[in-house]
Amino acid sequence: MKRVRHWLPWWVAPCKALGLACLSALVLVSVVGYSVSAERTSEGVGANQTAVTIKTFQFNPNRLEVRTGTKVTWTNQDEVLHTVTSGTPETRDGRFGSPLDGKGAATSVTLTEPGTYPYFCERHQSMQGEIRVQQ
Ligand SMILES: [Cu+2]
Repeated sequence: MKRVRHWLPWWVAPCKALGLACLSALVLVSVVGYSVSAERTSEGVGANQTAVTIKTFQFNPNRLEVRTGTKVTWTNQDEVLHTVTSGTPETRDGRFGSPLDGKGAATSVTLTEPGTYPYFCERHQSMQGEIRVQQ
């Protein structure tokens, strides 16, 4: 006799075994997932925070002027790995930096000293940006 295999989501089999407990766990996960993403959205709002988007191999905006104490967050919207690396390709200064491996990856730095902070992407060195921090 031929056995027909129906396609089922991966979580159905354990759910059949565990019944309602599993269902409520799924509901809980969706609720928690929702509140986490809501929190993430509101984080971008505020006087001492600003956001830079990395999209189509560009930092946007690539020039920022902020006050001391501002938290700058970079979020990668490309599918490829970019980095936010402090300094210039010739002179890396190690003040901040992080690889952003694919879409949704983010990194933040809070700049507490006035000054000019250039940065770039290690993998695509034509990608450059600058933050000016004023008192
Ligand atoms: Cu890059």
